[in-house]
Amino acid sequence: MSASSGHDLSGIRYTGTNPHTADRVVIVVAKWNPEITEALYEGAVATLREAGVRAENILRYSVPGSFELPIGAELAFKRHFNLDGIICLGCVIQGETRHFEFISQAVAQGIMRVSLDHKKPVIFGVLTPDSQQQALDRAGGKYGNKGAEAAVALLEMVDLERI
Ligand code: RBF
Repeated sequence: MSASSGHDLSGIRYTGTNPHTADRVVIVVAKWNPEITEALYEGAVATLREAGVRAENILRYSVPGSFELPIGAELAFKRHFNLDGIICLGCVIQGETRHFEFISQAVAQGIMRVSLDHKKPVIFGVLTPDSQQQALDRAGGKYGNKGAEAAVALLEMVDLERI
């Protein structure tokens, strides 16, 4: 199965054989750098759909910025008791903000905390590139689509739970 479209060099694909037709997933999307995060979202949805996840079982939460991804995931778990997992998508561009270190550290730790608290996969799909071009290269460009790769990670974790 192809995880992303175009001439991508990433090589990450979902190769599992378990059915995912009953999976319920929330994708939390940061609104900062929307040209990047929307492309990540499209890649994630396409990969989930290819694996059999139903469109009505892919829910979207939008949050203002990457910093709010962990609380977005927390609220999703609070509202939906039967989620298989969550994908968090964001983009923090290093050259454009001195807040880079604070935001990326906080998001990584926050996402890990929500995941361990709920004992469910909460996937870290946050780009931390040096430039807009590096982000574009990873949002459907030459290095693939990291949103699609985040979806592969989720599918693999759901499979792991079902062994
Ligand atoms: N959010 C992002 O997702 N990516 C960014 O590159 C980003 N840069 C920011 C730069 C500054 C100076 C500030 C104040 C916020 C930035 N945010 C960014 C938003 C942040 O994740 C969060 O939404 C806000 O700080 C509100 O809590």
